Amino acid sequence: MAASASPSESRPKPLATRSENAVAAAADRGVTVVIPTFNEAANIPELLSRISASVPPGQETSVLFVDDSTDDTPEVIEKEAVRLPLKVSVHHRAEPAGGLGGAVMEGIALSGSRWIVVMDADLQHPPALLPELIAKGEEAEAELVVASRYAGGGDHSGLGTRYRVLVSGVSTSVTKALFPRALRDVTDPMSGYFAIRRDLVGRAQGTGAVRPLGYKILLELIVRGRPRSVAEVAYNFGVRHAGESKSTVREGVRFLRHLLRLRSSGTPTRALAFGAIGLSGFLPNLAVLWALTHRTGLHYTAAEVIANQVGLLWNFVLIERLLYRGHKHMGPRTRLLSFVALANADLVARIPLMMLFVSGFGLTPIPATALAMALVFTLRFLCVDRFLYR
Ligand SMILES: Nc1nc2c(ncn2[C@@H]2O[C@H](COP(=O)(O)OP(=O)(O)OP(=O)(O)O)[C@@H](O)[C@H]2O)c(=O)[nH]1
Ligand SMILES: [Mg+2]
Repeated sequence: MAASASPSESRPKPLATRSENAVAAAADRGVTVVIPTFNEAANIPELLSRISASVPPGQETSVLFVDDSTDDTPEVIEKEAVRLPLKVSVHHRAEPAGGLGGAVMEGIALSGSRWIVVMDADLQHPPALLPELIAKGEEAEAELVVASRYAGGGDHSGLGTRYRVLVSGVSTSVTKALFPRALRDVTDPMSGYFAIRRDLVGRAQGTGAVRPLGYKILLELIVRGRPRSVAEVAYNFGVRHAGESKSTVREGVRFLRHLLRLRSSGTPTRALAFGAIGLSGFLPNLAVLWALTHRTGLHYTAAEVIANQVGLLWNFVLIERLLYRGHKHMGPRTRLLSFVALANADLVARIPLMMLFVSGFGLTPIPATALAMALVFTLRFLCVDRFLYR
């Protein structure tokens, strides 16, 4: 992937804010084409000409650029818009919140039409496909139409190098394997070119904040919104018309974090991950216990009290980094102390509970212990999940 400046790396200097120019609503039945741009000035004239040429007569279409550029892209758009029979507007963001994904979501929020098409500005997504996307959606009564590089008849050679073809293929397969049900009917979940019905966006947003990390906004909308019906249109992914790619290795890493976050967004999955992290804590616990008893001669009970705290620290770091990244609403010290207090309370609470199950309910010690452990684990997970992070 080419490593050129991306706005998440180098914050653009704010141009004059143009939010006042942002078109909001196209008519209820119309189509809004949302195009995120970052320094795409050289692509704008050709892009707008081709969009204009592909809009069928009678189709009310507006084009909304959501721009984070540091070059003169907004000026070029405004100049070109004058010569075309299209409603074109630019929403320039002085603060590029959320990068590309944030720009797309902002564009969708600003548009008022029933259908929204999202596409790139570099002509890798052929504008000639626009009418087909909408026609297919109407005909199939689909909530989402994905322009796919991987459907029969599609082509992804515009990705360029063999390395990028490989990365795209592998990440598509991994993503499909991680979300087999949600992505059953989608061959190209990483596509940046799709038509989506407003109702589906609303449903995705109803499940909580849609916060795509980096490039893969479509995946987020599918996994959160669960479209009732999806259609696809195969297409040839072209080569970039002009300008430089903004796709970087950093975007790839962001995408992996995005996958993890989406996959762990259900409570049962989080509980499983929490349990697995808890189990992994036995390793540092036992290692420290061994070191303290063998090297310092400390009594094993005292050593275990210390070793247990090391295990807890390990667990805390892992859940912070892997499970609840970006979900913090207390200071780090409060989180750490609460986490350690809860885990120690867990140990203390197990004994009386076991006794209650044995003497009060007549259970034998093994099921009584298992039940007490499960109960206390669930309570601890819920406290951490609901109060410490969510
Ligand atoms: N508003 C906004 N647009 C962005 C940002 N990053 C990229 N874009 C736009 O998103 C679209 C896709 O970016 P590209 O650089 O083409 O990414 P790509 O298609 O994965 O990579 P290539 O195949 O190399 O072109 C283009 O229209 C970019 O101008 C951003 O941070 N903010
Ligand atoms: Mg591109």
